[in-house]
Amino acid sequence: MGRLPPPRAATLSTLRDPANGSPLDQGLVLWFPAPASFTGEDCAEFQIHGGRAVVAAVLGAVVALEGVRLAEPGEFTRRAFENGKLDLAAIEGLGDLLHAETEAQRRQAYALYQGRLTDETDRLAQELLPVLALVEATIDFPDEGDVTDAALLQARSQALAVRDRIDGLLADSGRAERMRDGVVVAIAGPPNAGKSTLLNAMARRDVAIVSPIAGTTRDALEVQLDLGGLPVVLVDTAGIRETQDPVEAEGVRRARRRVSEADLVLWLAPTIESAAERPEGSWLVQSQADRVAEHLSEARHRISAATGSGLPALLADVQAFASSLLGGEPAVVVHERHRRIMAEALASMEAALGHTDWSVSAELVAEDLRAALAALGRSRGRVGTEAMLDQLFSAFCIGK
Ligand SMILES: Nc1nc2c(ncn2[C@@H]2O[C@H](COP(=O)(O)OP(=O)(O)O)[C@@H](O)[C@H]2O)c(=O)[nH]1
Ligand SMILES: [Mg+2]
Repeated sequence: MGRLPPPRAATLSTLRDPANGSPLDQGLVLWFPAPASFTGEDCAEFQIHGGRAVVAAVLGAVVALEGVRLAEPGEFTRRAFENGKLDLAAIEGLGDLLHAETEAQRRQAYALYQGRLTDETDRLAQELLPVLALVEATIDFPDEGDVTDAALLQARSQALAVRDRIDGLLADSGRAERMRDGVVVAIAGPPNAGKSTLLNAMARRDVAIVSPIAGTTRDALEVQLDLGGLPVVLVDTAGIRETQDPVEAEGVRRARRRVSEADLVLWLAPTIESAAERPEGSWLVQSQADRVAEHLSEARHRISAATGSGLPALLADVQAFASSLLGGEPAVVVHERHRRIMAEALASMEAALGHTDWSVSAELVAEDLRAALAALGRSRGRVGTEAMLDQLFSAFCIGK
């Protein structure tokens, strides 16, 4: 066996097959002794030349060693979790980082990875603990008069603030979902308005079939755009009109559905007549400006996909719209798991606040507050409820 390189220092080495000593490749070897490694276990990294035969030879030699096998998908992360190196929220953030395609998605993922959710739930728990301690004191020491009505009222208003904060975080979770899935912008309008041409122009590639034959587009087509780091899903739809063709009719039905679900609808129309049907809230975009003489005064944009005129302004406007939905600091509640935790914490806070006189209902209030704390404690996905309470309580002296 060769020598072990010094810990955490890239070491240029010749890699040899342990079975016969023949050299396989030269590369950098990194040695991370436990516990200072990604998984918390002893880890070694080989940086080798990327040719398939080189990788196969090195992997083959490593796997031939006793007790060595290839990792299952996600196994390293799973071990990191089991060994307490990463909590569940960080792992979710890591997963999002791996899938991030735009700058804003990367920022949201990185925030979660860095503990944005757990920092927030920890802070809420810290605010709730003195409230619980006070309520418990009224149960444990009812006659001592330590707990004044004024103190209870103050605790109640603190609980109210926690409730409002959770409510706000939940309300903001739609923004996180949009950040992951993209802001949906549907291009709609009558046949031959130039919808597919606009989609291709905005996507800068030939995604949709363009033709002078009305009813060419039947299925809704999607392209992902990165507008200044913001994820936008652009949807091309079938031209909306009455039709006898059953396939086109299905396309029109889908178009109407996509329009009703979209965050923004660009209603494309070359003429006043074709602008009439546009849905409320949609942006009227006059198309084919190079060809059409009339001027739609109520149009927000006037474009020609043929010459490119008006396109930069339209793109900038759509980007500003996406920014109005997604902008600001990354959301805290990002995944369905987070939403469930927060919804549960919210329900428990509502229950606690539902008791009007806290001195009379102290035991029930304490139970609700404990349930809220337990829900918040689950943000890490690992820490047992009691363990978290123990840890938090240790920093807080009740009755002293
Ligand atoms: N002159 C001109 N023709 C256009 C423009 N945009 C689209 N067209 C033409 O109009 C026809 C219908 O376009 P298409 O994108 O398929 O319309 P859709 O049915 O709304 O998807 C095609 O022949 C296009 O080449 C434009 O800005 N100027
Ligand atoms: Mg089309």
